[in-house]
Amino acid sequence: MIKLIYFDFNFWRVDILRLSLSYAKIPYHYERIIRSNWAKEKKKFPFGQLPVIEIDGKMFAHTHSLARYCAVQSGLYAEDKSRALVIDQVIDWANEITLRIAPSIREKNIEKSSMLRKKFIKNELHTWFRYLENLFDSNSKDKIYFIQKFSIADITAWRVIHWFTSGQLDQIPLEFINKYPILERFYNKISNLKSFNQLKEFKEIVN
Ligand SMILES: N[C@@H](CCC(=O)N[C@@H](CS)C(=O)NCC(=O)O)C(=O)O
Repeated sequence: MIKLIYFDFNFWRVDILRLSLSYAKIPYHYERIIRSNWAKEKKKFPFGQLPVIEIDGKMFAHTHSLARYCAVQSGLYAEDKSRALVIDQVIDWANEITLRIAPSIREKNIEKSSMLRKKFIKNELHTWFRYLENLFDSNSKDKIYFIQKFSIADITAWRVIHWFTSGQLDQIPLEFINKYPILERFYNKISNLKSFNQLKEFKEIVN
Protein backbone atom coordinates (compact mmCIF):
# COMPACT_ATOMS: atom_id res chain seq x y z
CA MET A 1 0.00 0.00 0.00
CA ILE A 2 1.14 3.55 -0.73
CA LYS A 3 2.28 5.41 2.38
CA LEU A 4 2.06 9.24 2.46
CA ILE A 5 4.26 10.97 5.01
CA TYR A 6 3.74 14.57 6.08
CA PHE A 7 3.55 16.72 9.22
CA ASP A 8 0.66 16.73 11.69
CA PHE A 9 -1.17 19.58 9.94
CA ASN A 10 -3.01 19.90 6.64
CA PHE A 11 -1.22 21.54 3.76
CA TRP A 12 -1.75 21.59 0.00
CA ARG A 13 1.48 19.67 -0.71
CA VAL A 14 0.15 16.50 0.85
CA ASP A 15 -3.56 17.22 0.49
CA ILE A 16 -3.44 17.13 -3.32
CA LEU A 17 -1.88 13.66 -3.08
CA ARG A 18 -4.44 12.20 -0.70
CA LEU A 19 -7.37 13.90 -2.47
CA SER A 20 -6.26 12.36 -5.79
CA LEU A 21 -5.81 8.87 -4.39
CA SER A 22 -9.07 9.03 -2.50
CA TYR A 23 -10.94 10.32 -5.57
CA ALA A 24 -9.91 7.12 -7.36
CA LYS A 25 -10.58 5.00 -4.25
CA ILE A 26 -6.93 4.00 -4.06
CA PRO A 27 -6.15 3.00 -0.46
CA TYR A 28 -3.20 4.69 1.25
CA HIS A 29 -1.72 4.92 4.70
CA TYR A 30 -1.07 8.42 6.06
CA GLU A 31 1.78 8.88 8.55
CA ARG A 32 1.83 12.27 10.26
CA ILE A 33 5.10 13.37 11.82
CA ILE A 34 4.88 15.59 14.88
CA ARG A 35 6.49 18.91 13.98
CA SER A 36 8.43 19.09 17.25
CA ASN A 37 10.13 15.74 16.41
CA TRP A 38 11.26 16.98 13.01
CA ALA A 39 14.90 17.75 13.88
CA LYS A 40 15.57 14.08 14.60
CA GLU A 41 13.27 12.75 11.84
CA LYS A 42 14.57 14.97 9.01
CA LYS A 43 17.64 12.88 8.20
CA LYS A 44 15.51 9.81 7.46
CA PHE A 45 14.10 11.42 4.31
CA PRO A 46 15.75 11.55 0.88
CA PHE A 47 15.74 15.37 0.55
CA GLY A 48 15.20 16.21 4.23
CA GLN A 49 11.72 17.54 3.40
CA LEU A 50 8.10 16.40 3.35
CA PRO A 51 5.87 15.23 1.73
CA VAL A 52 7.33 11.83 0.98
CA ILE A 53 5.66 8.78 -0.52
CA GLU A 54 6.81 5.28 0.37
CA ILE A 55 6.10 2.48 -2.08
CA ASP A 56 7.37 -1.05 -1.40
CA GLY A 57 9.74 0.31 1.23
CA LYS A 58 11.30 2.91 -1.12
CA MET A 59 10.90 6.64 -0.49
CA PHE A 60 10.17 9.32 -3.10
CA ALA A 61 9.97 13.09 -2.63
CA HIS A 62 9.15 16.51 -4.17
CA THR A 63 5.56 17.59 -4.45
CA HIS A 64 5.41 17.90 -8.23
CA SER A 65 6.85 14.42 -8.82
CA LEU A 66 4.55 12.90 -6.23
CA ALA A 67 1.51 14.77 -7.54
CA ARG A 68 2.12 13.49 -11.04
CA TYR A 69 2.54 9.93 -9.75
CA CYS A 70 -0.70 10.07 -7.74
CA ALA A 71 -2.56 11.73 -10.61
CA VAL A 72 -1.43 9.08 -13.11
CA GLN A 73 -2.46 6.32 -10.69
CA SER A 74 -5.82 8.03 -10.18
CA GLY A 75 -6.65 8.87 -13.80
CA LEU A 76 -6.32 12.56 -12.95
CA TYR A 77 -3.39 13.34 -15.25
CA ALA A 78 -3.54 13.89 -19.03
CA GLU A 79 -2.28 11.68 -21.83
CA ASP A 80 -2.26 14.56 -24.26
CA LYS A 81 1.14 16.27 -23.92
CA SER A 82 -0.04 19.85 -24.12
CA ARG A 83 -2.79 19.21 -21.55
CA ALA A 84 -0.17 17.59 -19.32
CA LEU A 85 1.83 20.81 -19.63
CA VAL A 86 -1.15 22.82 -18.41
CA ILE A 87 -1.43 20.54 -15.37
CA ASP A 88 2.31 20.81 -14.67
CA GLN A 89 2.13 24.60 -14.79
CA VAL A 90 -0.61 24.66 -12.16
CA ILE A 91 1.51 22.51 -9.82
CA ASP A 92 4.53 24.74 -10.48
CA TRP A 93 2.36 27.81 -9.84
CA ALA A 94 1.42 26.35 -6.45
CA ASN A 95 5.09 25.83 -5.65
CA GLU A 96 6.02 29.33 -6.78
CA ILE A 97 3.39 31.16 -4.73
CA THR A 98 4.25 28.99 -1.72
CA LEU A 99 7.95 29.86 -1.97
CA ARG A 100 7.01 33.54 -2.14
CA ILE A 101 4.77 33.60 0.94
CA ALA A 102 7.00 31.20 2.92
CA PRO A 103 9.43 33.79 4.42
CA SER A 104 6.52 35.62 6.12
CA ILE A 105 5.25 32.31 7.53
CA ARG A 106 8.63 31.10 8.77
CA GLU A 107 9.73 34.38 10.38
CA LYS A 108 9.33 34.08 14.16
CA ASN A 109 9.67 37.80 14.92
CA ILE A 110 6.11 39.19 14.71
CA GLU A 111 7.08 42.63 13.37
CA LYS A 112 9.43 41.23 10.74
CA SER A 113 6.86 38.63 9.72
CA SER A 114 4.20 41.32 9.35
CA MET A 115 6.54 43.42 7.16
CA LEU A 116 7.33 40.40 4.98
CA ARG A 117 3.60 39.66 4.60
CA LYS A 118 2.93 43.28 3.55
CA LYS A 119 5.69 42.99 0.96
CA PHE A 120 4.26 39.71 -0.33
CA ILE A 121 0.78 41.21 -0.66
CA LYS A 122 2.09 44.32 -2.43
CA ASN A 123 4.53 42.62 -4.80
CA GLU A 124 3.49 39.02 -5.32
CA LEU A 125 -0.04 38.02 -4.28
CA HIS A 126 -1.94 39.75 -7.04
CA THR A 127 0.64 39.10 -9.73
CA TRP A 128 0.54 35.37 -9.04
CA PHE A 129 -3.24 35.09 -8.75
CA ARG A 130 -3.54 37.00 -12.03
CA TYR A 131 -1.12 34.47 -13.62
CA LEU A 132 -3.31 31.59 -12.45
CA GLU A 133 -6.47 33.26 -13.69
CA ASN A 134 -4.90 33.85 -17.10
CA LEU A 135 -3.70 30.25 -17.25
CA PHE A 136 -7.20 28.99 -16.48
CA ASP A 137 -8.93 31.39 -18.84
CA SER A 138 -6.67 30.67 -21.77
CA ASN A 139 -6.87 26.87 -21.41
CA SER A 140 -10.27 26.00 -20.00
CA LYS A 141 -12.80 25.43 -22.76
CA ASP A 142 -15.80 24.76 -20.51
CA LYS A 143 -14.75 27.26 -17.77
CA ILE A 144 -15.14 24.48 -15.23
CA TYR A 145 -11.87 22.54 -15.44
CA PHE A 146 -8.35 23.55 -16.47
CA ILE A 147 -8.29 20.80 -19.11
CA GLN A 148 -11.69 19.60 -20.35
CA LYS A 149 -11.93 17.05 -17.53
CA PHE A 150 -11.41 17.01 -13.78
CA SER A 151 -7.67 16.64 -13.05
CA ILE A 152 -4.98 17.19 -10.45
CA ALA A 153 -4.72 20.75 -11.83
CA ASP A 154 -8.22 21.49 -10.48
CA ILE A 155 -7.44 19.81 -7.16
CA THR A 156 -4.22 21.80 -6.78
CA ALA A 157 -5.65 25.19 -7.75
CA TRP A 158 -8.73 24.55 -5.57
CA ARG A 159 -6.56 23.58 -2.57
CA VAL A 160 -4.27 26.61 -2.83
CA ILE A 161 -7.17 29.04 -3.37
CA HIS A 162 -8.79 27.47 -0.30
CA TRP A 163 -5.61 28.16 1.69
CA PHE A 164 -5.54 31.81 0.63
CA THR A 165 -9.25 32.39 1.27
CA SER A 166 -9.64 30.50 4.52
CA GLY A 167 -8.61 33.34 6.81
CA GLN A 168 -5.50 31.52 8.07
CA LEU A 169 -3.15 33.99 6.47
CA ASP A 170 -2.82 37.27 8.38
CA GLN A 171 -3.51 40.46 6.41
CA ILE A 172 -4.97 38.60 3.43
CA PRO A 173 -8.65 39.54 3.39
CA LEU A 174 -11.03 36.73 2.42
CA GLU A 175 -12.55 38.97 -0.27
CA PHE A 176 -9.29 39.41 -2.17
CA ILE A 177 -10.48 36.58 -4.43
CA ASN A 178 -13.37 38.82 -5.64
CA LYS A 179 -10.76 40.56 -7.79
CA TYR A 180 -10.45 37.31 -9.76
CA PRO A 181 -14.05 36.51 -10.73
CA ILE A 182 -13.05 33.74 -13.13
CA LEU A 183 -11.02 32.00 -10.43
CA GLU A 184 -13.72 32.59 -7.86
CA ARG A 185 -16.29 30.90 -10.11
CA PHE A 186 -13.83 28.05 -10.75
CA TYR A 187 -13.28 27.62 -6.98
CA ASN A 188 -17.02 27.55 -6.24
CA LYS A 189 -17.73 25.06 -9.00
CA ILE A 190 -15.00 22.68 -7.81
CA SER A 191 -16.18 23.08 -4.20
CA ASN A 192 -19.66 22.02 -5.33
CA LEU A 193 -18.53 19.00 -7.30
CA LYS A 194 -20.21 16.04 -5.53
CA SER A 195 -17.64 13.42 -6.53
CA PHE A 196 -15.02 15.66 -4.89
CA ASN A 197 -16.75 17.33 -1.96
CA GLN A 198 -18.05 14.01 -0.58
CA LEU A 199 -14.51 12.74 0.02
CA LYS A 200 -13.61 12.49 3.69
CA GLU A 201 -10.33 14.30 2.97
CA PHE A 202 -12.24 17.24 1.42
CA LYS A 203 -14.50 17.48 4.48
CA GLU A 204 -11.52 17.34 6.81
CA ILE A 205 -9.71 20.11 4.91
CA VAL A 206 -12.65 22.54 4.81
CA ASN A 207 -13.80 21.97 8.41
N1 LIG B 1 10.96 20.63 -2.82
C1 LIG B 1 10.02 20.14 -1.85
C2 LIG B 1 9.73 21.22 -0.84
C3 LIG B 1 8.90 20.67 0.30
C4 LIG B 1 8.93 21.55 1.51
O1 LIG B 1 9.31 22.73 1.47
N2 LIG B 1 8.48 20.96 2.60
C5 LIG B 1 8.48 21.65 3.87
C6 LIG B 1 7.11 21.54 4.52
S1 LIG B 1 5.85 22.26 3.54
C7 LIG B 1 9.48 20.94 4.77
O2 LIG B 1 9.69 19.75 4.65
N3 LIG B 1 10.06 21.70 5.70
C8 LIG B 1 10.97 21.19 6.68
C9 LIG B 1 12.41 21.34 6.29
O3 LIG B 1 12.71 21.79 5.16
O4 LIG B 1 13.25 21.00 7.13
C10 LIG B 1 8.75 19.68 -2.53
O5 LIG B 1 8.54 20.04 -3.69
O6 LIG B 1 7.98 18.91 -1.92
